Amino acid sequence: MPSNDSATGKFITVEGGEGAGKTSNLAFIREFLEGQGLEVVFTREPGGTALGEELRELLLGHEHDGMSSDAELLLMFAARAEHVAAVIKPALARGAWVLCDRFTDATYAYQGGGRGLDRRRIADLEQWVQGDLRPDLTLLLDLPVAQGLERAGRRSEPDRFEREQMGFFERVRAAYLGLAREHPERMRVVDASLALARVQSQLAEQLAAFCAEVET
Ligand code: T5A
Repeated sequence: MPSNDSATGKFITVEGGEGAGKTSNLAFIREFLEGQGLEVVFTREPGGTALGEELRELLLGHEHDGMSSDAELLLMFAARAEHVAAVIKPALARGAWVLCDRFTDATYAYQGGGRGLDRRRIADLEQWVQGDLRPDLTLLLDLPVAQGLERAGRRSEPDRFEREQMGFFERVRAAYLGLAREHPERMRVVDASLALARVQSQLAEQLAAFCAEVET
């Protein structure tokens, strides 16, 4: 199993490009886990704490549209440092399972792939902020960029990231798929281009397999 060995709870993250269907599927995942009798702490990034939610406003809003990529990266990790210390590690330590809407894979995909920042810098910050903490299971909702943007566009006003160009999102998707190839022990790619019921049957299959693996 992945590196979250010292904790008794398990750490599950859900990732994907814009409009991949995270929001639509997180309630399903949570109900699946709670149906197994597990205590589930549901949280998100950037965010998950009072400080993190304020940083989220700064990161997604338009007040700081020209923010530098380095500032963006450091704010993501500032929010994460608080989140890991105040929410994620305490929950795992008491045996709860943590279900998180995005985590550090998003930084590799958006700031690394999308913005082109050196991934060694991201790896250094990851080690500093998280120590050995890594997700035990990451569900990557993957779909063609145009389809995701079309879905996201139907829903709300674009945030600071959603205003990026097509090339940015193609690099984000390629980075996510690269991470999935690098980390086959924890990352599962789900075809999110399908109808919701078919996406959820893939999720149920992956979650059932993971729970069975954890029990053995
Ligand atoms: N970020 C985050 C970084 O750059 N670095 C980091 O380190 C981190 C942690 C966060 C932003 O911050 C960036 C990435 C993001 O840009 P967010 O709210 O987590 O923002 O992410 P978003 O991608 O903006 O989330 P969205 O809410 O836009 O997309 P979802 O949740 O993936 O999509 P959802 O479920 O709202 O679905 C979109 C629409 O599609 C429909 C839904 O009904 C909805 O209308 N839909 C489907 N339609 C047909 N078939 C299906 N299977 C469908 N699934 C959903």
